[in-house]
Amino acid sequence: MPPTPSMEDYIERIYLLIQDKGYARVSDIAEALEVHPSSVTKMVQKLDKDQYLIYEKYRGFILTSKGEKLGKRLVYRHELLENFLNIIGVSQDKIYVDVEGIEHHLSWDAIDRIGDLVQYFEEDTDRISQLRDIQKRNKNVDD
Ligand SMILES: [Mn+2]
Repeated sequence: MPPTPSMEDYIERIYLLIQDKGYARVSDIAEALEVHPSSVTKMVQKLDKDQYLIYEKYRGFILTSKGEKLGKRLVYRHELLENFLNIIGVSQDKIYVDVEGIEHHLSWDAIDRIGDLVQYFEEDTDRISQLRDIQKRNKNVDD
């Protein structure tokens, strides 16, 4: 069974914590995701059962290769979507919340096609300028 949005949030966060600090503890995850530690423990047990990580009660846990592979993709997906919203001109203060809202609800096909589009803009920044021109025109129409 594919991971649920909530499982994805945990795996993404655990991957980032391990990258950043070398380990992830229940308390770190609870703080980062703003949830109660008992919810973290419950989820970590489920992720252990599904073989995304190995949980040892008093020693914290590590991602399995399955968990690490998924974590890496989820972090890539999050960064790609931030990049995408940035390129299309979404204001900075909306980007994080918007990405959190959509990231779990797109197919990997859609993610890859958005990746193509980001590449299309990055390969020739004139294309970004042209988009900004359209946006300026549309803004004047809206006003
Ligand atoms: Mn995310």
